[in-house]
Amino acid sequence: MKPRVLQYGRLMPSLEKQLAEAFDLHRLVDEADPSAFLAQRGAEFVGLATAGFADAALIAACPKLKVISSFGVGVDKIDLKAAAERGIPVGNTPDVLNDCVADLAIGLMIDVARGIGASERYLRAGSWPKGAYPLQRRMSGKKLGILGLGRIGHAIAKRALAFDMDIRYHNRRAVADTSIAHEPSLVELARWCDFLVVISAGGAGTKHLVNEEVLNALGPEGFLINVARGSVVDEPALVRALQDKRLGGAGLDVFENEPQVPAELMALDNVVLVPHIGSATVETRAAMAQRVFDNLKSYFSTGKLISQA
Ligand code: 8YV
Repeated sequence: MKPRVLQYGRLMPSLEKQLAEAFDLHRLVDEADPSAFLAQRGAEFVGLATAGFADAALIAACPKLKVISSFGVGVDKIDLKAAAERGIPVGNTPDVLNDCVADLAIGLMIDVARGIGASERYLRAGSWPKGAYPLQRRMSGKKLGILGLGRIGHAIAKRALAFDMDIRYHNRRAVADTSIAHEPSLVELARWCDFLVVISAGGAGTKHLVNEEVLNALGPEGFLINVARGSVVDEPALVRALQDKRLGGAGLDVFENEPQVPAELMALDNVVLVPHIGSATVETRAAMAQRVFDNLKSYFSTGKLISQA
């Protein structure tokens, strides 16, 4: 008998197909009243496939649940405590997205410093014949601060070295086996660096770590890049800092209330805004989908996940 798996939310069509072939899959999105369905039939499911979401209520609604497999590395919207209390392992998709997220971080750094997007808007608006675009900022050889030196942080550092950047990082605790200097104070890191890249985990433990004080320390010639979670940055404080020109600019892939982006941010020219595309390439999304499948397959055949959050 195929294990009964609940699919929460939509997944890539190719992944949904693969899951439906291997498991007795049920898509919660097809239910007119998902809560009533779960109340009645939640006990049927032993597996849950999701794209980053599983709160305590959803976990409780599936009393026989044995495993969760999530699309994405971030598990900040999965109640890990509720899962752990029931001994339910949570699978995620680390490593396969490191390169693409790191590529995007570097892309945002170059764009915000050099004004690629902003100067293209200038050109398309027909402004070039009226005068040259104002001089922007150099990235090569500058100072990079990384908030959250994990797997993706290391991939960003590796790329930044090719731009002759001087690199330091802030984590709560220093990381072993790295030659990159640890800065115990995030404010001091922000004061030191020209570019502060946020690539820490999301969730309660990192909420609003990048606050007004950090943004002021980064200063009018500093750039903030966020490819982690919107929750790590105090967004209203960021908007005010950008509007007051207390911060040089920002490159943002993530926002506090996605897919809503504050109109105040959209009105600014010294920001580069992209819609959470860090892992959004054909190659990386295929690898993430495969890991979601492999985690479930592995759990049901060996009792172990390939990658556990
Ligand atoms: C998302 C991400 O998973 O991996 C993560 O944590 O933020 C992204 O790769 C992606 O947007 C799909 O939900």
